[in-house]
Amino acid sequence: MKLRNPSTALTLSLLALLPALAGEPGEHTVNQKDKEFSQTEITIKPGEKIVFQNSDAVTHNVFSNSKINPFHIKIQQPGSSSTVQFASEGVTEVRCAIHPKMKLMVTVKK
Ligand SMILES: [Cu+2]
Repeated sequence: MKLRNPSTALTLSLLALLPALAGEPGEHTVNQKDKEFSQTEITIKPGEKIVFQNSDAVTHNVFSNSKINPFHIKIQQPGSSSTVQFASEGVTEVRCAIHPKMKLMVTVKK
């Protein structure tokens, strides 16, 4: 078949692209758009990461003062992203220091 090789090559190229599109294994993306998180809660496994993407035209400042997995990204410019690893099991409340209405509950469990 004439078309077999080209279509196989195309399939392999698409498969090679998939990891780039989906991000690293164990990485979850939460978007910030219109001064909201793209979801209100997320459940991940210990050691996995959340990529906080700022798709707004304003800065954000995402942090958590929770006892479990506290962190502070600090000023996050429009169009940038920041990755946070969540090591411990439990619930972390994520807020934005600039926009008090923004809230994301992160549950880490095996
Ligand atoms: Cu914000």
